[in-house]
Amino acid sequence: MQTIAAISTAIGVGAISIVRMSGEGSLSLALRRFVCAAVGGSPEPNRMYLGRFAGDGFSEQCMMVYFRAPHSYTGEDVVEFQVHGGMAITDMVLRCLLSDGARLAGAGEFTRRAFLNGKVTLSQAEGIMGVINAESRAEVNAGYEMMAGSLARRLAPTLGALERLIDTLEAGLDYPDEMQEEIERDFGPTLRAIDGDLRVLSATAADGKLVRHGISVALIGTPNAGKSSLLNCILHEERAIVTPIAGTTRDTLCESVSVAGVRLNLLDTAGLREATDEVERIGVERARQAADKADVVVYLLDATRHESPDPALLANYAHKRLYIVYNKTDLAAAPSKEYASISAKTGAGVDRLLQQIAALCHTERTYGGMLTEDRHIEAVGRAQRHIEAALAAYDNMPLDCVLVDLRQAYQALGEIDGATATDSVLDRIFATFCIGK
Ligand SMILES: Nc1nc2c(ncn2[C@@H]2O[C@H](COP(=O)(O)OP(=O)(O)O)[C@@H](O)[C@H]2O)c(=O)[nH]1
Ligand SMILES: [Mg+2]
Repeated sequence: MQTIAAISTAIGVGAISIVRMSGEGSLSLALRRFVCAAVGGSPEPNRMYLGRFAGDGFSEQCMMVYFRAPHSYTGEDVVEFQVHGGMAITDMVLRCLLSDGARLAGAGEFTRRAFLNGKVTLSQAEGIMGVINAESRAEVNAGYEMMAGSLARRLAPTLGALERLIDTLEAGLDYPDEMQEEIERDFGPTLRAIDGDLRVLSATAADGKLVRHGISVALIGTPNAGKSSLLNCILHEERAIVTPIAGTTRDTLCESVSVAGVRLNLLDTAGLREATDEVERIGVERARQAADKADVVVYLLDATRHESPDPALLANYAHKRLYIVYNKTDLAAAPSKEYASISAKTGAGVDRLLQQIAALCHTERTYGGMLTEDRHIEAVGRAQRHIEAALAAYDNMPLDCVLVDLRQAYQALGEIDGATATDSVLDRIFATFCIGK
């Protein structure tokens, strides 16, 4: 494969930048530029050398490390230069390598080669991106688990069982008499076991989405209950405008905080009441929509007004994770012990509330084999539909029709780790990676 090169560190000024090459020609291209007495004719793999990069019209003091195939990230010969982290110098080093014959790497091309060389499966490659793009500890943990191969391991037995069943049925097409008994014995139990397994896996998607995108928390309540004050208290800044005038908040504000390693996306909304003007009416409508979409609704009640929850709202959010909370308990005791009490002014009780919400993500639990990626959720769903269709077809359809569904189920599941992923699936995935990864 042609040797590719790219800047692997973020574009910008920093202490060091890494310029990376992968491919058969990496070492000879590197040695045309790298001057270092200790290297001699050929560097020892996995060892850093300090030397000089002889550029076109410039010199750069830098480090070089060589990873010999197949013991490298991509499985090919890889060379990395650690140069001073300036935009110009990094770019100049890269340009020298390109002018010597390397090609600029496309987005995710190093990882794509790692996949093609069997260094990582597709879900592991996505795990690497998950770690890079993570914005919270929960996401880091989930990405790490996937990178370490937990989803790949979780799926392998299911794929294996499906593959064996397909082989048996295919043999049954050629030798119906010999295979009849085995097929009758294995078909139902195997497929039902796979079906059950995929159901369990699908059920992890709800938690997986919370990990991946954070938990969205809508703050709702009547005007002046203290929703904006609570947002400000959580953020430790005056983000939302707070006044004693009812109807101050009209637009929906969204801010993220990290609590116990989990990202909470907090939505401050307009107070729910009969709006007095057009702008407020739109605000109230947005508040309702935000609450409908949120994972968690925090319903604030004003303790000083002895509010009790609106039964219509309770009914509306019965299916949601709903926290009903008395606010302003620095001024008045909560009228009922049934609900939690906080003060957005002093901060009392706020941390406990946030910890409870974050616990929905079970940060301390292992994230092994959890479905966090939309692509995986879709593929598992597709596999389930084909398994169910195969089970339904078995009694009244010829074997080859049943096989069509089984093969499609296998195709769907195999896409997750790449066994059956087509080039266009790979293109779509690696296009989301950064250049140099
Ligand atoms: N004493 C006290 N006042 C609060 C508390 N929370 C909010 N307030 C006051 O209640 C009024 C309305 O607060 P705001 O956050 O704008 O309510 P929102 O309409 O629900 O967003 C403001 O004057 C706040 O200072 C609280 O916990 N204690
Ligand atoms: Mg407000």
